[in-house]
Amino acid sequence: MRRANAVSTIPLQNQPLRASSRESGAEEDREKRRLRVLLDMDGVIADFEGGFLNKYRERFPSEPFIPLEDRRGFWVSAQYGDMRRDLCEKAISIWESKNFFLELEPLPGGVEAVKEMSKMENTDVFICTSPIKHYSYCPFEKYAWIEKHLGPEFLEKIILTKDKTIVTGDILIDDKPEILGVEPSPSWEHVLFTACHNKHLPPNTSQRRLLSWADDWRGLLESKRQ
Ligand code: UMP
Ligand code: MG
Repeated sequence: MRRANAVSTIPLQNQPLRASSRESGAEEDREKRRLRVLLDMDGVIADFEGGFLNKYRERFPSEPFIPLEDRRGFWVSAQYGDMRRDLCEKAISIWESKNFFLELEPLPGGVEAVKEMSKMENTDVFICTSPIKHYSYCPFEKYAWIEKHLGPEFLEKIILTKDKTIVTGDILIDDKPEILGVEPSPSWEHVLFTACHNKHLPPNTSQRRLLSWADDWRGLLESKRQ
């Protein structure tokens, strides 16, 4: 009678090997060489700054505003607050509104680049994005934006976190000049994506930049595979 879950009765030393140790080693190496790319959303694939300015001017047509070429510093709310104290809250009210995140335009070439890189061999792409604390709309709309512009398969690639330092990856493409969190030595190289608020920063030899999606992002990824 055959036993359920029968195991082979052939002595171990006579069993055929599934793959030679050389072959399985090569396979492992290939797996190890998979590149994990973390992509920020606001300011990298979604036009947060442009979307903000349009909606702010629409809602507060008689208030002063900051043209994109005059933007300085990562925090929009801080620069508006410096201009006039109450404008900080007015700025915040824009991205706390329904449909703000959903209606952001894609940045030129971003969607195409993400789709192309996610099809590259040995490449895992994740969208790593920080939601705002006012959670009524933002997290939902970030998911909806990804589905709309990148497709439902990318819903599995979303990492929502306030702290990107605890996420592991080879590279993080992000427009925020300094990314801090509880992990003092993140695994990724932070490549600064150029945005209106960071393009005037003094050159930093220890930080590479991607100037836009027309820049050589393929070469950048290749450099991480070496
Ligand atoms: N954000 C603010 N205040 C600002 C500018 C941006 O809260 O003045 C929010 C919007 C996004 C987040 O949710 O910060 C930026 O996210 P990352 O692109 O760093 O993931
Ligand atoms: Mg960003």
